[in-house]
Amino acid sequence: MRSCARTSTYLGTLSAAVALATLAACGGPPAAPVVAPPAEHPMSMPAPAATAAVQPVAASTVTIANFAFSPAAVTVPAGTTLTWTNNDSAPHDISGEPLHSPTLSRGQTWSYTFSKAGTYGYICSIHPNMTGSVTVT
Ligand SMILES: [Cu+2]
Repeated sequence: MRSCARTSTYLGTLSAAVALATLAACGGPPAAPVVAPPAEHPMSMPAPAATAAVQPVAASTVTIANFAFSPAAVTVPAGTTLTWTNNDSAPHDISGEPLHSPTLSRGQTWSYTFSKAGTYGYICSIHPNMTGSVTVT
């Protein structure tokens, strides 16, 4: 349903014919009962691939290990609480706007709930070469 909802925001700029075609593509006129399909992007699904490290991956957890954030770039829907876990023996933190974690020792976690869309870069202030980003959609 997400794609239908998003498409409907553009209806004002489309011709009636295109709008009708769009409605048909969404499964019928709005008055008809609509059965929600299975979620297209279950949030509990683990990040599919370590091979896609360049592209932000959907995730709600970031692991800190070997002096790196993993995944380094994540994408989450607004309202998501992201949790960082430090698995290194070295202490790390999450520093950037609006992220200000305390120093995390091994095994400690820190969470932040993202309410506004945008891209948020951060570093570990103890090891500034450690970088990460969160894209909120
Ligand atoms: Cu660090």
